[in-house]
Amino acid sequence: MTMDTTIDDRRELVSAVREFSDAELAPFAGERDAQKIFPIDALRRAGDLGLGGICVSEDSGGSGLTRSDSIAIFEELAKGDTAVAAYISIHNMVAWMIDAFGDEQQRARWLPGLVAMTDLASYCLTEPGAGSDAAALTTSARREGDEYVLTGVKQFISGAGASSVYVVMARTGGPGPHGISAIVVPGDAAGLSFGPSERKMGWNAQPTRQVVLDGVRVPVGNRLGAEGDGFGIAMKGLNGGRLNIAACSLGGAQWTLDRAVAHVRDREAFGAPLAANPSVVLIVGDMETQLRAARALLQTAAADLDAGIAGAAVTCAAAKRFATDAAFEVANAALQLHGGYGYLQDYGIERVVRDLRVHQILEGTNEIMRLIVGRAELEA
Ligand code: FAD
Ligand code: 2MC
Repeated sequence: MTMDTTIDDRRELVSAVREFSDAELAPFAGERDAQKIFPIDALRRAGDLGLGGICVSEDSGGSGLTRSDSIAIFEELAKGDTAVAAYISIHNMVAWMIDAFGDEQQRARWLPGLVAMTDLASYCLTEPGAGSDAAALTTSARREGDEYVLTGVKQFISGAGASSVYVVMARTGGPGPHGISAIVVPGDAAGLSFGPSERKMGWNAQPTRQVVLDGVRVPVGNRLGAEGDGFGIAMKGLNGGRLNIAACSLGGAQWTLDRAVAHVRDREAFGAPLAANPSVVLIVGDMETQLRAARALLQTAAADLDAGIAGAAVTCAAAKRFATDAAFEVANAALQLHGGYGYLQDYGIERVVRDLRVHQILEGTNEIMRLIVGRAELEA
């Protein structure tokens, strides 16, 4: 399937992804959360399906799909396991960055393994002292002849320790966004180490660790794009990433809504099903409306990004903010509709609530998304 995906093609694709999600993700989501299992084998099988390079061009061995296809895929994956789907989203962000900004040699070197998901990728922007204010990062990449020597600490890195490809945003020049370059660091580089796995509220099916760079030497040829272009490359990666994370929120929330609908039909109180209460009908109506609105905004943002429309980054930020907030509220409402059962691990709802909470924080907090949209509106 290519950039010209028809509606029928997309239906077929989504149905293949749904089969994968039903077989490889959904049955194990509870156990992977409880035991903190990062399912490397299932990721390899996702690679076999073409999910390692969804928007990577076919010339580079990828699936060559659009952002509109991608959000449909991530919604389905997240219905099975939101945390695993979200890691696949980050992996795809890195693969796309290498395809879009790498030269022929770089694409040939890293993309085959990434597309197949025999190699996994991590995106390294955040630092202990620079989260929302990402352009203030201090990890340095000092040039010595034909090499960069990288020193610094990256915080909260998804997949760290399991990945073999790290795209590290590091300072090669002066302060601010234009002094930053994007550099590929292989997982086996001398001087690269990892902090302990963070103990988290959710996202337990994927590791989050510090990435510590202590005089790591890589060839200058590992830099993506020109020196000083790294911040722009990182942000362009995040435009698609924000859509995919939002789609993961949507998938997780839709799954909880479907469960809640079944529950209120089935569960009786005061001599009638819960669904007979007008207040419950209104709650379900609001949940459905929130998800439809989020999906529509997400589809608009994906279409804008596909069309290369000026201002697409702002629409992506608006969609990320709206969809991740709406989805969290819907999942939390689904938990409430389940009463005490919603609080039990066996029902899976509380896991989705925990997994979705972090989508309001990462890939740019929702306050930063509001800042991006508000600034654009005021500058227009
Ligand atoms: P801060 O920037 O310190 O923000 C703290 C609070 O202040 C937030 O509520 C924020 O919205 C608010 N705030 C900050 N500035 C403003 C402002 N100007 N106006 C209004 N409010 C503001 N990063 C990576 O690079 N790669 C990863 O793979 C990755 N994975 C992650 C996985 C997990 C589980 C988590 C928790 C984080 C991950 N992150 C990753 C980091 C994530 O992107 C950051 O946590 C996020 O960008 C916020 O940065 P911070 O935590 O430093 O918070
Ligand atoms: N798309 C394309 N270009 C962008 C962009 C985007 N989304 N955002 C910024 N840029 C460009 C911008 O156009 C400017 O270019 P130029 O100077 O050439 O005109 C340059 O980048 C600097 O942008 P700003 O002047 O807006 O920089 P500022 O420092 O004021 O604000 C901000 C940047 C706050 C928008 C950015 O730092 C940000 O998005 N912060 C949030 C950080 C974040 O999202 N972290 C996620 C880490 S990854 C993660 O969490 C995972 C789970 C993987």
